[in-house]
Amino acid sequence: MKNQLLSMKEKAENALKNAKNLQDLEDIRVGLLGKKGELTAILRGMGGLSAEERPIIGQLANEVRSFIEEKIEAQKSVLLAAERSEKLKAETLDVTMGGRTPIIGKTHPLTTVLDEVKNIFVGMGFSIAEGPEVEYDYYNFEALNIPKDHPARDTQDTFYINDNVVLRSQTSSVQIRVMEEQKPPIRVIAPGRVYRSDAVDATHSPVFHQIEGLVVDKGITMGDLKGTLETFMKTLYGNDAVLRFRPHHFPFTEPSAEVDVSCFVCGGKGCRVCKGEGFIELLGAGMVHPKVLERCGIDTSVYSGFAFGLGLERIVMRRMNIDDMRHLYENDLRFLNQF
Ligand code: 2U9
Repeated sequence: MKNQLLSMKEKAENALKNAKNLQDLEDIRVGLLGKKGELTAILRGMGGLSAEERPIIGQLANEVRSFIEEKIEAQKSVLLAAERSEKLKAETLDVTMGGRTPIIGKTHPLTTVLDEVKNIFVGMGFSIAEGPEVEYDYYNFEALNIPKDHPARDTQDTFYINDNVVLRSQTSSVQIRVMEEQKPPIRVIAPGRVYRSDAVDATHSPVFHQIEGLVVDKGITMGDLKGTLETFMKTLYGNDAVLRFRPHHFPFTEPSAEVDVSCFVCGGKGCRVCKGEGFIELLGAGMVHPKVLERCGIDTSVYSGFAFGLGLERIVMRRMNIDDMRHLYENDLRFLNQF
């Protein structure tokens, strides 16, 4: 039995040296020390030993078991360390490797210019007001001094939802709502989408964007309107920009004017861009009609106001030299990436 135990010890040592992974180790342990393993089989023969031999062989059996267990543990550490270093090697990161450049989006030209316009007005103390795009006829027309039979309704071909509800054809409805809710002094711009039943072509779209402004306070005059628009235009087009006011008519302002800016290409001499005019029409404006103020509960013996309106697409097209409005809505990245 002693020889059997010693040869088992030797066999274990050799087998452990060749173990390549943790599963090999486990197989060896079960084969030698398991319930049905070699050691158990050897010890079954203990019954045939003399009383003197039994403790000696017993002790030897225990020593062999401890020896094998220690060797298995030692080999386990070696294999685990090797496994970990293999893993580390496989997962090595090359921190010097060039990265993939992420595609970073940019704002749409309409948003870029709108942000610029908002910044200019916020800088002059204006707030930004918003309102519904599906609007009551009252806010879109009636409150703005455009009654049901008014010819101005023909020039703004409106989408009607029903007799009383329209897709707003101008953002003026937002300013009416502001005047109903706030007391003067009022200084707001109302940018947003508006709808008109126009056929699509290079300069028309049934959906476009307006920026309208409204100031109501004590003692507001046409001089305030001119000064505000001049500051706006000079910030947008540079200090050389000159404004020209031409008398006009709007139902919601009196007096009213169309406002041109000196051509940013020729500076006023006349060229192809301004069609020889030297000036380019940019916006409409005027003193808010007293009827409009009164209807919103503003006392016109104390307060007066000015208002203006401009089309965002027109400004963007001039600014970025875009000759067809449809480009702005098609979302073709080959076009948009130029700006
Ligand atoms: C209130 C009172 C008056 C807003 C104004 C214009 C003149 C104007 C158009 C120009 C081309 C917009 O893009 S466009 O279609 N707008 O000419 N808009 S005065 O007047 C107001 C607004 C609100 C309460």
